[in-house]
Amino acid sequence: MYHLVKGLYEYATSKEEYSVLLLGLDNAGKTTLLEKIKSMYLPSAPAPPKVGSTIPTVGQNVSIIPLSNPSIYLKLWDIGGQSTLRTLWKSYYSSAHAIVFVIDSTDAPRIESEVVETLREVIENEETEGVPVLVLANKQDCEESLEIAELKEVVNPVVVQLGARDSRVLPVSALEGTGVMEAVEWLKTRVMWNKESRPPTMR
Ligand SMILES: Nc1nc2c(ncn2[C@@H]2O[C@H](COP(=O)(O)OP(=O)(O)OP(=O)(O)O)[C@@H](O)[C@H]2O)c(=O)[nH]1
Ligand SMILES: [Mg+2]
Repeated sequence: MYHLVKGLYEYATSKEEYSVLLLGLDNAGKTTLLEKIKSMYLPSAPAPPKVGSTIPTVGQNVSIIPLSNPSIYLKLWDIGGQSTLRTLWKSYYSSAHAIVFVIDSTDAPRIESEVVETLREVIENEETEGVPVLVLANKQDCEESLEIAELKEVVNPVVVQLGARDSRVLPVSALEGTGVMEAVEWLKTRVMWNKESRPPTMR
């Protein structure tokens, strides 16, 4: 009887959990974004990131973010973006419900080459087929950052050309938090729309 009641209780109180990968080149702002989201959405409200408060990620950072209306969890995986670490990304693809590709909008020299090529490789991998992709043009608080229209010109051909899937390019500042709620809302709706092909886990 105890086990039945416990089972029913766990069933009634469990929530859908969706895994979201934060990808992008080194220095793009993935860890800063994760820290900002934690400060905005976790009940304990940890301190938000400051300029230069992160160190390059070797390995991964993981946080589970509770959202409401409806009540679900996003499990955010922040993975190191240095070129030698990118080969590890593949091992996360099969369990991903969405991909956030973070771009440093001030990094003009790498955007048309390394950034676009890396994004293409992520999208072309068969294990990410059908997974919603959110491209974030980060560091919009910097004067020298590329305008969103300029960035879309470079990024859209890659995203659109590579098959029918949900995608969006949004301007953000992970540091200041501008656009971050819109990004989280976009992710929430898209992972739920896509849940028949990529079902959530229950937590
Ligand atoms: N001005 C500004 N700086 C930012 C923003 N986001 C990140 N940064 C800075 O960019 C640098 C790199 O940020 P990280 O979050 O560590 O970058 P990352 O993508 O996690 O890098 P790896 O872990 O090496 O893959 C840090 O000095 C951050 O303070 C932003 O929105 N605006
Ligand atoms: Mg990092």
